[in-house]
Amino acid sequence: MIVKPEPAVQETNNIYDVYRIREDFPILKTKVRNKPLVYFDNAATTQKPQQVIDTLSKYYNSMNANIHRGVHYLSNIATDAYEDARIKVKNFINAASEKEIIFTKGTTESINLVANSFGKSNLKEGDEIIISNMEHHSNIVPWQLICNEKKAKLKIIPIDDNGEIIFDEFVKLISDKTKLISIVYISNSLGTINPVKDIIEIAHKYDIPVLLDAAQTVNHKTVDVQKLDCDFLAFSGHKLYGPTGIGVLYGKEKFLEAMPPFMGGGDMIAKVTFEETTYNELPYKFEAGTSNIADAIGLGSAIDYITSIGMEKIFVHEASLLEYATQKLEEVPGLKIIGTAKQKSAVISFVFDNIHPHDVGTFLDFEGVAVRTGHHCTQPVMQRYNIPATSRASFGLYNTTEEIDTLADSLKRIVEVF
Ligand code: C6P
Repeated sequence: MIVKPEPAVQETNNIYDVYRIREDFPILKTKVRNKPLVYFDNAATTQKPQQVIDTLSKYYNSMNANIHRGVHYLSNIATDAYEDARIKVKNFINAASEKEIIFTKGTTESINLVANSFGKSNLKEGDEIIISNMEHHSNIVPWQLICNEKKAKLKIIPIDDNGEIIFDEFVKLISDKTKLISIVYISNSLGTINPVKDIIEIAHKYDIPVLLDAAQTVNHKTVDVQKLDCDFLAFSGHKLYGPTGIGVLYGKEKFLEAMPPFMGGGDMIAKVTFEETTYNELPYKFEAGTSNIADAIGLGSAIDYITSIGMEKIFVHEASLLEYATQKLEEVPGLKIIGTAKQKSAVISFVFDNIHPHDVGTFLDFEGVAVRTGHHCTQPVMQRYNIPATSRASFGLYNTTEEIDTLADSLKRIVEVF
């Protein structure tokens, strides 16, 4: 049995009705100290539409059972719904086969899986992994760990003042020691959209596989893994209007087949004796233990929701928010935007010379505006710009230009107060 999605937003014409869309998100009606919530912390996590919330409660109300194990009615329903969610993910990123879709806890676990499994079986002393200066810690630390273990080296692509990778320097880093390039598609702290297609093309000339950290991408733009020809891609459900605790690792079948399991336990085995264990086929080889069944199904529902609106329309809406917000924030005296790449996603990091980002965040919270302040788990980016932290407004499919006005007006008041 397949779980039918709850009716999602039906856009009857080409108009992007953001006010209609907002109705799907109950939490957006929250009042913060009697002021309407303005939620601009979408890069940290997105809010969930009623359709996803309903799917989760429907699962626990009428379908809950363990999967791939029982012959009973509920187990079969839950298994079908879980596998159906995998097919939705496969179609969403246009993977060639559902065998290439591994459910994980999130982007972090997906990258750790590759670092451990691919890294353990492919790295030796002196080998190199290339990442960039704008990586999230989740795409730095797993590589540091495996490089330390294997005595391999991490090479860093530098970025310029706009927050763009310096492409010539990237090319110079490639050598016969390079075993993998792991790079963020869209930076969470700068908003930069990296030229990943060009990176992949060059890498493949030297037979080097490429992993894309798409945590901040799948919610903003269409991702087609076959067109990109990336070898691995990692993302999290909770940034895609889905539940927390569920994420995806896409990997080309030829790599996943050759890689050893990351964790051992139930479901990932074919046969166990004390002498020897043989592993289950893909994708189960990498899904040890009871999976996060409910949240995988919830992620499938989030994908239905986004698809019903249309990713291209979401992209256009968010691009116009970015343009409007950039213009409005540039009018705020003393505000400096960090991250001015030509290709940018709907994220604006900013600083003031004499106001600490945490004070900005606290003041904005009093106005009902939620932004993130800090290093955004990208400390090397902060080091590159010689700043301790930024304030970051990140937009989602339900944000409006009126909300951006509220942000800009609040920021002008902060400048007056300080
Ligand atoms: N960035 C932010 O506020 P997890 O935590 O596994 O779902 O995602 C980790 C991650 C990896 N890569 C990028 C580019 C990310 O942005 C994130 C999560 C959040 O920017 C929380 S630190």
